[in-house]
Amino acid sequence: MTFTKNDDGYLLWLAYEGCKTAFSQSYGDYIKEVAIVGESALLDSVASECSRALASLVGPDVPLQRLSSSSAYNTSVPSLLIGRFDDIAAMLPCFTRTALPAKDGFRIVSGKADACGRTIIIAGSTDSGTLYGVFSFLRILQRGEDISTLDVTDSPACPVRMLDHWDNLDGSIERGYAGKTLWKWGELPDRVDSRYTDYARAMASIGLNATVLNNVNTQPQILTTEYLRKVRAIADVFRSWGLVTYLSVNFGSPRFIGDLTTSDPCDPAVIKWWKDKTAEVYSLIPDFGGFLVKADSEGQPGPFAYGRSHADGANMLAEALAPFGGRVIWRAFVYGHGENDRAKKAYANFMPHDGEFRANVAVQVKNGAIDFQPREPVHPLFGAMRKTDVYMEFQIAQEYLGQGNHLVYLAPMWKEILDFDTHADGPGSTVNKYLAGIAAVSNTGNYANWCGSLFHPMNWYAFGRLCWNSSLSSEEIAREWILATWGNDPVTVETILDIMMRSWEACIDYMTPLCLHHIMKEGHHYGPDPAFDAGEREDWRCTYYHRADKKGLGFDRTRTGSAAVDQYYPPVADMFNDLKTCPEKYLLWFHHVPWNHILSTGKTLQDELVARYARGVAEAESMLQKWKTLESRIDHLRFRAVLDKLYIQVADAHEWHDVCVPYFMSFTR
Ligand code: GCV
Repeated sequence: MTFTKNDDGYLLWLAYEGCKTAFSQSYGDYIKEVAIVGESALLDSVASECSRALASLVGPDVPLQRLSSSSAYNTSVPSLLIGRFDDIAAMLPCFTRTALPAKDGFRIVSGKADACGRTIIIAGSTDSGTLYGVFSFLRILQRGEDISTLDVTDSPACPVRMLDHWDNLDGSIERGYAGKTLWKWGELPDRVDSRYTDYARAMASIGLNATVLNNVNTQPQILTTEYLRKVRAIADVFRSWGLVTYLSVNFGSPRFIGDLTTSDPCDPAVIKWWKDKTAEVYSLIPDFGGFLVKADSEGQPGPFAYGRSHADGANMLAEALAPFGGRVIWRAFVYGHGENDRAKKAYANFMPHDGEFRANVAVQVKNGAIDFQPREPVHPLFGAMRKTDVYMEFQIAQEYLGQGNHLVYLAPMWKEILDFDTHADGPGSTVNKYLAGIAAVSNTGNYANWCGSLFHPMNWYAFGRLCWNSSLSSEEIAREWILATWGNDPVTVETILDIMMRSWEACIDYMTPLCLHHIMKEGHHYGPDPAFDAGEREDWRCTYYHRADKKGLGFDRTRTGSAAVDQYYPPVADMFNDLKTCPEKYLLWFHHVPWNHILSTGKTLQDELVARYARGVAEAESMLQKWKTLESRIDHLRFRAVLDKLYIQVADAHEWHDVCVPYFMSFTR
């Protein structure tokens, strides 16, 4: 089965029309009419989504009724009843009250699971919970599953599930590979593009509830009244889909746009400027989320210039936001001074301040200690900062993983991080237990397909699903996305699944096997340049990271090297420190390994490296060949679009191999 209506990918995973399955023939027996109880903008979104989806998944004539909470009692019970848990429990005494879902959670029950006969009930703890419940139910229909006996109680694991856009006010996107920004600053606030609704809907459908609109390398103008009015127009759209708007702000704003001579966080005029500005923001956007800040990092202004700390800077903003319930998200991506190893700097800068941050400050930490590499060991700050809220920052944009061209399914990478046992409180202290929020740098742009290729939305989708529930398997998520995007032909599903599940390890092999890192070309970070030795700073040079010499390869972060291992809890530190126990997947991150060192495969490092580069190329070629087998099963346009990208990926994999193998082997002679 193929789709015809999602040719350009615009509909993402919400192309309901394409999901009719064998089972959907009988959905009409169960869903004869729908009633939505209650009134709110969120429930209006529920209604519009139901009309749209059920027309495709169930049939064209399913009547949909809106009931006010009070009128509901006198109405006969419909076959699909949707609303807030309390309203439904009051209306239907047969509805079990026992399992009230957690905040933003929902229950879906049908058949034997409750005593209400053939009624299917979707009940949210809040209106946004109801919306998430509806999308969850629609996924069940998209997967073609039996709906006669449903009993689902679900709620998000993490309260803040956020996409960070690195979008500039001139329309460009830093590390964006799918066109220009979605936000049309030039025509806002007078014209509000309908694509903002489509974006918010896509976000809600996968449980995401927060968006930072602009780049962390921030233009201060975002906080001018002119721009705040534009932001309000977007926030007004987002609100109906449960999406909270945040902004990145420039720490130097008081000086740049406030006519002050300083941005010192302890200066009374600066403090007042931020309080007034924050009050203005909330007068326009009452549910505004807060400020994301990149300070004293890569040239961005921050508190250091005034002899103040990260905590001083963050707390000053937090104080301005606190009366409105807003929060500061302060990034830990700093590597300016101190320490002999870039990987150690964030920990060294932030740990001394743990306990100093106000309650409405979160510190946002990249998944690894360098910068979104194909694979990095987990950042040592996770599980370590115990007195501060910590958010995870992933990158969906694939800056270092083939950008808009390479098909690389990232769920396995994110799970490796979220499931990593930090041992912070003994065994079982996995990273996901220490997160107050999860953010990711978006891969969206204004191309029709949103993310640069027909495959790249898989990572946006997977990110949302993992924020909601990180115990979902990568394969489960992949199957959902494939069914919703490519249809339910079993051969197509299994082939795409196989391609996706192999893609991350393939990319690691052809780019940075055994945890080599940051050997990409300078600036744009696309393609290999391991010999690059001329960066402005030492830690912008590729040779700084791989340290190849005639003895061996890799960065010695053991106790005889930079001792970065000791930023981890003891059992983990010891494991990484010892060449015998360090997982091979992280080998060259932690060790400078002799070329003739024997690995678990029985090969020397030298031979293993060559074998892995070759394996990466073979895997990329095999992904292409597998895709080709789908030619007769997928519409021509979409088949070709993916094929063209896979050809690029294979050519790039060859380039990586052909540059890196001779380069590294030149040291072994
Ligand atoms: C937004 C890396 C990227 C930069 C990015 C920075 C960050 O250095 O290359 O483009 O800047 O990370 O995360 O702040």
